[in-house]
Amino acid sequence: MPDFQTWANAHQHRFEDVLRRLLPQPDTLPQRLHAAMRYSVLEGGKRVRPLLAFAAGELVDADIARVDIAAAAVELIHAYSLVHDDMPCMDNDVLRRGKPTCHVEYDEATALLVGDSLQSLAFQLLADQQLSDNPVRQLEMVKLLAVASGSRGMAGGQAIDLGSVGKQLSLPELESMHIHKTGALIRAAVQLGAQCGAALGEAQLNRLDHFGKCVGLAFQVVDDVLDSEADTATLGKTAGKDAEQDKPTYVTLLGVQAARKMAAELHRDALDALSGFGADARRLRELADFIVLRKF
Ligand code: GRG
Repeated sequence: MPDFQTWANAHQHRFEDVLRRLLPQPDTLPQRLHAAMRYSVLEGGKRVRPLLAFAAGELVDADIARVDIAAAAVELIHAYSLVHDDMPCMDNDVLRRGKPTCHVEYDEATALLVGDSLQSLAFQLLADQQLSDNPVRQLEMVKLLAVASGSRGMAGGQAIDLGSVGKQLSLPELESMHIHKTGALIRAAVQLGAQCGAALGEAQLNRLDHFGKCVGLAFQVVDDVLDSEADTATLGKTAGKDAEQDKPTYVTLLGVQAARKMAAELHRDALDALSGFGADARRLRELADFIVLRKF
């Protein structure tokens, strides 16, 4: 059994080829838009969400070709959110994944269309390819990603975020914002990976979903800590932006020590949620460790 790093590297490497194949080719018209889509998705990022889908897929012995599609759909939504978030009308950033943001490298209109097109492609993939032997279950998967990405999920969380600049949020308000903005898609990645394989019972699905909820929130708490402590070169994106933009974060609300403690508690809750699953959940446990202990 390979160690976690070997497992993750192998999946990241293989998944890069999957994305290269699924994205429109750069010589297909309109070439500039397709080049910008590939620029925004390929060769970048930790691929945490796809890895969560692969790990959940392993838990239910899913066909990897099916999980690839589900993981790609989630990663395309994630990439679209980053492209739009970096635009001047939102976070206005110039650096992402160690390179100029999409609107800087191309232009604002192209960045807008890149996000739109990546989102459409994500749903096209989920509808185009067989992901489950049960078509009703597959339709549920499409709905799951739609809800996680939309106004009751990631986009809604982003709206709350944009409205919270310069404001004092309570801890429950901050938590709700991040459960939507960051957590919804991470949670969806776990669920979609699991939906590609043998059906789990309701109790098991709920435990898996609780795992996704805990790691999704832990991811954001750690992100807040890293934004306040790590440097731009390590993160591949502009560090210290939260403080600069006067955004409420776990660090501004709780301080670094308490934020780290909160991440540790969420880590423990996430692992507890998997306690009934045995050895097949090994990669999910390791991903929870990675999400909380990461340095970038
Ligand atoms: C524009 C609809 C819309 C939503 C934007 C995800 C998001 C919502 C904004 C990105 C900005 C941000 C800091 C979000 C918090 C979530 C987060 C830490 C995203 C970065 O995810 P990583 O670290 O990125 O997984 P990589 O580059 O590794 O894929």
